[in-house]
Amino acid sequence: MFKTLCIRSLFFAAITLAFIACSEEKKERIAMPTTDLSKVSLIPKPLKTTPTNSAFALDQFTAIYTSKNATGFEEVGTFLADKLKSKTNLTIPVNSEGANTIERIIYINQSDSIDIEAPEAYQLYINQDSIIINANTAEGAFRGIQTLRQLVPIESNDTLALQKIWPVPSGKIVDNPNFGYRGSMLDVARHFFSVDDVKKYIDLLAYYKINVLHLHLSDDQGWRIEIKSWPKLTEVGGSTEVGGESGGFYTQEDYKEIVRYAAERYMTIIPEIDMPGHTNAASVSYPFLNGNGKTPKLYEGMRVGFSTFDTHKDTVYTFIDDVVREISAITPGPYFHVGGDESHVTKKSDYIYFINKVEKIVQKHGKRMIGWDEVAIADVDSTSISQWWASEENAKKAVDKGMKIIISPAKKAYLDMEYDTLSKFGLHWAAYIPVDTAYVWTPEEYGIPVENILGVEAPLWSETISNIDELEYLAFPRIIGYSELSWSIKENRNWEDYKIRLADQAPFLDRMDVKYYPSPLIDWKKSDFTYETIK
Ligand code: NAG
Repeated sequence: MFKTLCIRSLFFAAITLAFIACSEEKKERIAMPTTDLSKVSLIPKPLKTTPTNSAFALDQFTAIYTSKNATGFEEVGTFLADKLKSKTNLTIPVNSEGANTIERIIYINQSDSIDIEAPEAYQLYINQDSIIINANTAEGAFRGIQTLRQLVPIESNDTLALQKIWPVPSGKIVDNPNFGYRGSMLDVARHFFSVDDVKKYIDLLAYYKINVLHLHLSDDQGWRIEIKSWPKLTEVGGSTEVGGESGGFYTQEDYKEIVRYAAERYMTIIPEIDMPGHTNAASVSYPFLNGNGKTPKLYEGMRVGFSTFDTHKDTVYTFIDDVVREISAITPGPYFHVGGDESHVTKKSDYIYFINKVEKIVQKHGKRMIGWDEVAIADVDSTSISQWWASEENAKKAVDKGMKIIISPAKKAYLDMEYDTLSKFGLHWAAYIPVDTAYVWTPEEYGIPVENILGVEAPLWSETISNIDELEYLAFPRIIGYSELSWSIKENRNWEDYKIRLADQAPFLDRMDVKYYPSPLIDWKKSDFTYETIK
């Protein structure tokens, strides 16, 4: 009996010793390395960063708590936990009451102290034992957790990696975007991209706080969205693409899934049906739409400006009404893009008549019309939006009409322009756009009054790209610069500083399997930022 007791005591003593040793080990772990928060390669650069000299230890003893009564906050917490799981393999509980052995907490709080007029604003406080994200809306909290994701190193240094600790440098970030509209456009008409491809692009855009994805859903070479009242659009018009491959289209369920996926990332989908030009695929499907009364053939080339709808037939407007109605019904965002570019074979007076009528149809279905800059020559409403891509004269007309402008100058912001003469994909009719040219400009420099600027959008036309790798080659890394151009104020943007932060995106892009263009202007880092250990 005595012997058993002794053995038992020894056993408990051993456990206690082990426990003490373990706590010692935990204490040991608190000797965290530090990195100056203001030196971490965040993109887009936050408004204001104040470093303090310590770090938060993200490890298995971390939990996330969110405001529970504020809409969307818990989902933002879960999104963060999922992303941290895939980065670190840590399972971090969200709002789990029973979680024990919790030592450090990430709070995601709804806070009225942040201006409701700035729905994307957030504050991020990183202390040794807590991280606090304050935002008025879940959208702001969502932008804030993107910053936090970027602050968690992909690999911590060797000692910390063994202990499965990811150090997050401490300090305070106060942030708010300069422009509320930060977008990219994807042309799924010249070449079709699957729902999964689009989702991957959305994920990458969201990481850089881009909040609009404009889908160019129709063009001469293809019609890419199911319209139930006009089924041949996709049966016939969706059957090919540039180069003659079999094309494809989104069913309405597919489109809803894209919209849902984007909304989960606080991103608005803008559908575009390009008209009255760029309409060959629609006219092949329903020849009565065609301006010259003939039945055209499917088109697999790369020319622009040769097609037009018949702007005089009532049935054409019935068709457009159905299309706008069906798409608007599954588009929660406020915008509908009607194209309107390069209607070279439409008479000017017919074009004006057409855009005036189509604007009313869009408004009837509860949306705000966006069009390429040409639409400003019609009698458009001040509530409609012009996407400036080519003509400064048209941009001025839009300003005179009181319209808001999306800044997309082809010479600076077209993602389908070649980087240089060695570029594997792309065109160069507007310019070669190397990574520095894409970054070193300001949306305000074209004389468009700031109050008219809605934001910036970088279009990716797909004549020369047919799969996600090629898409990524043209989009990355330039789109990362456009995210900073539209989020960060001018005073916070500087090429020398940016190119170092961009180089540090390589480990993330590699981990996401992004086939970015390895621009020789950038000294790409293949490993994550390093820490100096201080005890
Ligand atoms: C323009 C066309 C577009 C084409 C692109 C290629 C606009 C608004 N229109 O000619 O259909 O794909 O250039 O860079 O850009």
